[in-house]
Amino acid sequence: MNWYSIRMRAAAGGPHEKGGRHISGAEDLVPETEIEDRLFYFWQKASNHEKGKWDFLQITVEKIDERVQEVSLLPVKLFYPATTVDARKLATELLGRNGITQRQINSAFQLLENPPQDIRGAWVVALDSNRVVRENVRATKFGWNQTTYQQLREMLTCAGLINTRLSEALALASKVNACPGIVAELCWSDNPEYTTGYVASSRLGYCRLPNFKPIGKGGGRVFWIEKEEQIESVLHWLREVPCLIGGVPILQK
Ligand code: PML
Ligand code: MG
Ligand code: MG
Repeated sequence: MNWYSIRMRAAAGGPHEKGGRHISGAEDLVPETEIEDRLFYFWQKASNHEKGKWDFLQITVEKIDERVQEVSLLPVKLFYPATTVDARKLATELLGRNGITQRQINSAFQLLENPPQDIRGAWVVALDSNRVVRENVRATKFGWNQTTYQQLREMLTCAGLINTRLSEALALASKVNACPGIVAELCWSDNPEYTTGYVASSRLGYCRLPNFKPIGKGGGRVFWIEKEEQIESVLHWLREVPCLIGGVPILQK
């Protein structure tokens, strides 16, 4: 079967690289029969966005020649912090289990707290040098094993959690944290109205944290890598290696 990577990005005030404000982005890896459907969904997603109206929209479709790998879906763990302070305390404790220090975590919170408006991807931070090695890094070329996706939808529906934001973020986190060299990820939404975020790693799973940021604020993602020298192989994994997210969904309340 042939696979196709589809990605979308939309901005207002021109393209992102010319200072446009990020509105929406999306990603999928699908067989040919699904392309039309996805194009329509991406068009709708970009055009009905709370962040406003785009004047730049780019949708790229690319046939995949490499072998598609299967990576395991991260287990979903639900937490219920009542306040932003509680959510950040929890996140700090969870990330600490992956050896990330309080200071490194606070620096990442600061990055997400004051994001530039044209940011559309993640900051990659190296834990050995404490430096931001790259910014605006986007993970691409991933999609769902359809059986896994159907099972996930059923599981989330039963838990009263049906939410495309969650499944899209979970697919991304599953690809990102399967990357050799990536230690963990931190995310809160760049959408001002959406205050839920997560921390994730292959050891922690996808730890979902409501109230991660105050309403009205932007956000983004941080990927921590072990060593700065791993950056090229990490970027290759994130951008080039096609992955389908598979396995049996797990929800821990
Ligand atoms: C985003 O805006 O795409 C990030 C959303 C992260 C949290 C998704 C969720 O679990 O609800
Ligand atoms: Mg990893
Ligand atoms: Mg977003």
